[in-house]
Amino acid sequence: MPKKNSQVCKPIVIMGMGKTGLACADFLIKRHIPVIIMDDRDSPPGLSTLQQKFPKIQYITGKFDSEKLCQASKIIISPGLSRQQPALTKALEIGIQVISEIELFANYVNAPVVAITGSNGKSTVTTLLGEMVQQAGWEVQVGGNLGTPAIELLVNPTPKLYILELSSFQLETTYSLNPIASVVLNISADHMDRYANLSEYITTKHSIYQGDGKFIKNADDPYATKNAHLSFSLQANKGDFRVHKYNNELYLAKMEDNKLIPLLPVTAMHLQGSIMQANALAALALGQAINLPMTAMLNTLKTFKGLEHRCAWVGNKQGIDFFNDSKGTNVGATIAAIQGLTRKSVLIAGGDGKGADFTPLRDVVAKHCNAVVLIGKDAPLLAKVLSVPTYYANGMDDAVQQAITLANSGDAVLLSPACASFDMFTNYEHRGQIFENAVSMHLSKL
Ligand code: UMA
Ligand code: ADP
Repeated sequence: MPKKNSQVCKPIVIMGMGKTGLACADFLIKRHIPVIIMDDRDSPPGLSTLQQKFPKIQYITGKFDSEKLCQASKIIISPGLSRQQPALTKALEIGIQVISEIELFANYVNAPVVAITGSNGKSTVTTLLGEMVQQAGWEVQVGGNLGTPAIELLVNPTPKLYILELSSFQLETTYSLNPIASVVLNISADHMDRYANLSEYITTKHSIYQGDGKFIKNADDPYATKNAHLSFSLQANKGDFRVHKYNNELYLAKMEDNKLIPLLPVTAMHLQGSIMQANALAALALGQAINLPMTAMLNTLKTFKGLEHRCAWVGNKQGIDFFNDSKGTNVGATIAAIQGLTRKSVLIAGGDGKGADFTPLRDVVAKHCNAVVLIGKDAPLLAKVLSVPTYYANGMDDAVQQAITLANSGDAVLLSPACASFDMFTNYEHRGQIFENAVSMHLSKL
């Protein structure tokens, strides 16, 4: 049963027939709540699945029907859609509530929720914390922006804990989640085609800090909230969780009663590099906030292998290493990937830049990359800001071929596009897979 009253006579209108729209429709229809579902595309991806499953409900495609929106008891908006839709203006004016799928989840959930956002590292930290919780033997459901809509996680029996990765899109229309612990991992510009400016994006990210749970912050992030209960840092002199040198060895460490306690040498972690250390510290802070046993957390850090398409090593030939960082979909992630490799790279970048300012890439690329091979819609925008030689490629195969020619023994070839993939690929996984296929095809020929 819902915790809050839902108006049942008027329909709930769902905007969007992607994963979110489908999951919401399924959830509400099973509870006999009337729904109308609309999508402004002529053939949205979820239409045929919906029609097969629920032939009797009302579908509208090719447009958003503002009249129907005005007759809704409430509107559930998919994350890929902005509230600024002209079709929503009237409904908003007459006070119809527009909520996210996460808000719908919040209205029904009956167990504590940990909420994770940030520009980069969300999926890694969400998955890592999920594994830590499982290692501790707790029942847990993990999802959200990571892939499984939160509403699908409302299973029987209720787990002890939910862990949700949340995007800024989802946070825009989420009001009552009240997480037991929440974190903004870091801020760097992303989705600048959706927000008026960086400050609006930051405010949206920070809206994860709602309610009376524990707020966790990245003490190295210049935009971090001032009101945190716990913090983490890659510096030795700040943060409840930080990295610190003992006997010349770098450790993940924890401040307790004004004493610094070494937890784990960073070399004992399967994940390497400072970015992953920051992610490990964030997971430890979240774990502490929910009283997760330290042994379970440290054991997980020793074995956690990370996720695919995030700076994943995919091969070596003639002294050249190949890395797939297809999930590097914004400038901050690509800068982190380039710096993390600690050697010269030939970078493959480009795609849909989502309105980003690419200039922060210029100096990092100049320092760490010999050349950049460009793909996709915003390749010319990247070429404009970069000072190293740039080459246009005709698709991923050609990009890999050119990168191999440009790389020297000891270099890396790094796919880290700083862009979304949708102009050329189905999603970032598809882009990463096509890159890996191209790498293995070209390596077999060398
Ligand atoms: N769209 C239309 N018209 C519509 C509805 C959608 O053109 O009427 C377009 C959107 O603009 C978008 C695409 O369709 O380009 C998908 O949008 P959606 O809201 O239907 O997406 P879902 O399939 O429901 O997937 C969403 C998240 N997608 C987005 O936020 C764009 C998924 O995150 C998430 O895993 C899923 O819900 C479950 O929670 C993906 C993502 O790219 C991985 N997220 C962004 C990111 O991580 O940077 C925020
Ligand atoms: P998200 O879910 O926020 O997109 P992921 O864990 O999927 O985050 O990683 C996305 C990209 O960000 C990858 O390119 C990865 O190498 C990079 N990344 C991961 N963690 C961090 C971090 N803490 N800081 C900067 N970049 C990161």
